Amino acid sequence: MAEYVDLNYRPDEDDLVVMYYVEKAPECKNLEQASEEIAKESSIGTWTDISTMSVEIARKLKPSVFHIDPKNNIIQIAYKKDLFEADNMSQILSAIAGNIYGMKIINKLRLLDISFPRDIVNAYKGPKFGIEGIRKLTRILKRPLLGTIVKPKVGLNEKEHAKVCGEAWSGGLDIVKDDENLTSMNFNKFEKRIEETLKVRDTLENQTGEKKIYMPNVTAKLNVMKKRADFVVKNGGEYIMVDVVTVGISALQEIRDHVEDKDVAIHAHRAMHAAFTRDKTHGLTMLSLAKIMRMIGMDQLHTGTIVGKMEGPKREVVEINEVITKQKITGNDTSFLSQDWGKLKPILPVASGGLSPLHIPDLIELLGNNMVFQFGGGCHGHPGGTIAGAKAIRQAVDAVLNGTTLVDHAKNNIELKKAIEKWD
Ligand code: CAP
Ligand code: MG
Repeated sequence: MAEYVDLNYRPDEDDLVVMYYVEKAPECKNLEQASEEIAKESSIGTWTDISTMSVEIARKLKPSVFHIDPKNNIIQIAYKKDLFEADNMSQILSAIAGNIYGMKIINKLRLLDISFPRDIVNAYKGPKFGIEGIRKLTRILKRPLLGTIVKPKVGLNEKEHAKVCGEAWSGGLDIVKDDENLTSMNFNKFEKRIEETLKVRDTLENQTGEKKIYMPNVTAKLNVMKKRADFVVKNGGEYIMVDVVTVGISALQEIRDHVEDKDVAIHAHRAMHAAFTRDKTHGLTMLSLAKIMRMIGMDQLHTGTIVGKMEGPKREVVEINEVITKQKITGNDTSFLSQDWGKLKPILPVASGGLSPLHIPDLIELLGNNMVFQFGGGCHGHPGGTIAGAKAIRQAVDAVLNGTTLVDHAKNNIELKKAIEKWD
């Protein structure tokens, strides 16, 4: 008899609601049976009835499968908030995104979205700066923030790295970041790289009169990340970058707590996310991961480009960016749920990957100005080198903001002209 399925149940404001895409295994009778097993295994039950269960426990903690849509293979489960340790995101995921992926009774399972109740949302700090804080810090009030990633990903020594940063900043970019796999190498030690690069940053700020941002990658064991973050702050850095998936949820919560009293923003790189986000029938969505990142408190987050080299369709990227920038979300029953973010600040979305200056009109058209656009190969691959690449990027943004085409604007901007000749 279905104990967890209750299609008359309506979630209340204390419930944590999860929407799943489910493909049942052949031996499973129907989606109702599959959802029964998912609800059980993700909360208080197991494969058989147990003598240690009580009516009281079930009353207090049993979740309800209240939505089953066999046409779209979608179910929704409302979980009692007492099933969760509010500020322990690892425990929450161990419950709603844990054992259930391995059950034989289902073939495919994709966590589409999580709607967190107010008491759980309020247990998290959220972004320290948010979009307003980042725009104040960078003094860029309207246009997209423009950045590059030092390339080659790894290989340069500390001084060479700093020189490339200086060229990108002198060409007009706002931000330079380390690549996701650059941490502290035999040929490029973290501390020396930070010292060399922040010295160049100061020089370029003085030369250009513009704010210049360096985002060093502190990814490492937690105690090392804390030391590296402290080193960045001590040397006048204003950002750290973290590979949020590979460091792990628990370390991420801890590093966010660690910087609470420090004036440093967190840029979240999502390397490895596609191992579980890109298969549209299994894993969990980038949208659900992005919501977790907003709660834990990332200031900037890679969410996709639509037009670049990485997978991520338009609808998906646009929905993710809406969910991490708006305060109240009205959901639907197929891709994302309603969510009230309360006091949590918005995350500034980052579009990066396979982008050149020629993508800028589409990027602004599709994603708007409240964005960070990053160009690695699309800057350092310019025929004229990094400075020219940076200039071409700024020129392309100027063209769009002035309402002219890139080709027209290129008539008086040689760097943009050369970029068009190479990448058109
Ligand atoms: C981009 C990048 C970014 C990824 C991130 C890279 O370099 O530095 O890490 O694109 O992807 O290493 O590929 P390019 P996402 O500009 O040279 O492509 O934002 O999708 O996580
Ligand atoms: Mg990279």
